[in-house]
Amino acid sequence: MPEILVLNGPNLNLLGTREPATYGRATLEDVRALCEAAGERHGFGIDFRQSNHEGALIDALHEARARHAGVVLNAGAYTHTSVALRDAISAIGLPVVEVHLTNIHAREAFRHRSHIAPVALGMICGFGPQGYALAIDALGAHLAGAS
Ligand code: CA2
Repeated sequence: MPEILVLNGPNLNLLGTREPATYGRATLEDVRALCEAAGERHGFGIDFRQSNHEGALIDALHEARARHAGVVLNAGAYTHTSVALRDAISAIGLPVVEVHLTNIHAREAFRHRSHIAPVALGMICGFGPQGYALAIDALGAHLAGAS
């Protein structure tokens, strides 16, 4: 079964435990369950991961090149800072859908710029955990069209 890597960046392990007004009450395990259900609908296995470390996220993207059909990426705050993550996405040549729980364009100005967006297939933001399922739907449609 083809697999999708769902990769989560810094602080997303805290989901559901802090700042519920901004990030809601769902935990990262809840998000994993949504992704697995969406993956099942499209016939994809889900490899769901989180790291607080930029290098570990880059390593996971490099590994994905050989193992995964596509990537759903919430790079957290590295979205706004990391040229290295952007370069890794360009290098692996896999379709990557960028996801954010919040509408980054409705928040502070420093969150408006994404280094990921120009090299992503597309971006979904502002729909909370459901955005991950939408991203898997989008990857499913893209990969079905590509084969
Ligand atoms: O909206 C998103 O998904 C973000 O990627 C979340 C990042 C933020 O830096 C981006 O600008 C937008 C922050 C993730 C931190 O998650 C927390 C969850 C609960 C409590 C504290 C932080």
